[in-house]
Amino acid sequence: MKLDDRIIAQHNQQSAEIHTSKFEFLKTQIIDSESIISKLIDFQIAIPSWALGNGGTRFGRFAGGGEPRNLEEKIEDVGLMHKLNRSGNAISLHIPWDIPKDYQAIRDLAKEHELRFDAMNSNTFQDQKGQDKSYKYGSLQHVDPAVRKQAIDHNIEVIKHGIELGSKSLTVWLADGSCFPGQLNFRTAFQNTLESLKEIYAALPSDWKMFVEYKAYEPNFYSTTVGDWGQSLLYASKLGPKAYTLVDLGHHLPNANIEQIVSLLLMEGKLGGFHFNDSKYGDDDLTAGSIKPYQLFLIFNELIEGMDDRKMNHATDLGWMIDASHNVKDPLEDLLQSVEAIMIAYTQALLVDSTALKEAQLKNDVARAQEILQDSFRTDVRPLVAEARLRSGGALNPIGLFRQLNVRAELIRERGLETAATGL
Ligand SMILES: [Mn+2]
Repeated sequence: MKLDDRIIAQHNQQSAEIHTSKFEFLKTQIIDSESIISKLIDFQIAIPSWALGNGGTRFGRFAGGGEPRNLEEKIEDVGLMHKLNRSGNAISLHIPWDIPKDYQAIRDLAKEHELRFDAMNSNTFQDQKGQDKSYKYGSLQHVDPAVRKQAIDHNIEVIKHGIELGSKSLTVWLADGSCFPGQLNFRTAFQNTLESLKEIYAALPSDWKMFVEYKAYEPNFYSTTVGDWGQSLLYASKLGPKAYTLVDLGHHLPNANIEQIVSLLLMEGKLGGFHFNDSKYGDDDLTAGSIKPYQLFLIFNELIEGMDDRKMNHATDLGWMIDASHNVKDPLEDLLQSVEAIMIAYTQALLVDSTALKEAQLKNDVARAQEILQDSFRTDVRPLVAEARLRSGGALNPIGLFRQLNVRAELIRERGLETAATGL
């Protein structure tokens, strides 16, 4: 389904007056709104192909209806979202769920939707039909070298697909670990994993990055072989300059101080990218900003402070991606909400008076420091985010327009009710 620019313009006309008055009022409170708007226009978040349908849980899956049935339809869905909010110009693919049959056709389709290919994701957390060796007891850590080789070869194949599509990074998330004490020798598991990662790293083109994603637990419940940021940083440091740590907001033990982790990884030049989502208890994969918006803001505050300190480009020097999986919302509405929440947190963090905050820190003025952060967090920046969207051709109210046009009903008519976007 493709959206015409005229439809978006008509929609924007309906709420232009209200928007302008809100935006003009906000402008009087902000020092450099134009520079913030240009940063917002540049800032883009990649959409994972597996978030376009209902992910389900280990108890089952409720089909959402009209989910994309193939890679082409996934690109069309991300293209539609990008048309609405102009903030998601990339799709992140998962192999083997998204193996292209015709690279040129896929590249052309992505171009038509003004999309590029973000990080490629490998999969050694499940066995595929006809697969020779099983990953039941791990992949890159496995005690059997033949299983490790199969997993290494798979990752190298993922890189090859990515090269054809113009991607520049590989994300490795491993389910490897153990469920019971005594099951694994921790050091051997680490060393096997490191040796395997080294072989994959050797296959990376010179301008590629490798993201090593960590996760505290699940599907293994006693140990995880890339279990936290320290272990990921160890791998990334031993691998070399193209390897980085990837932070998924849901992959920590409860109450972890993620903003502090982000700050130190940035300081070491080893933060590679982000998987945004939100959670109440564990790896809940809920809509970004839906549970802990203040945490999201604090993370962005550290990101901006750390990136500015290293003279990094906010839009391009880290990989920004959503990694969510939802069961009760329309996946496209949910993703539009996630992108909006990320843009809001980014904008609020851009408002922080960093000079005043430094002064307060040097004077140990704790109350003032809190005031500075919360002043920014409590500013309603939505008109600024909407203005950036408007100037880049998007809709003032993306979800409003999505509903007004009955997009989901149209997708169900095209694709049917019983479709699935993932290979789970
Ligand atoms: Mn993730």
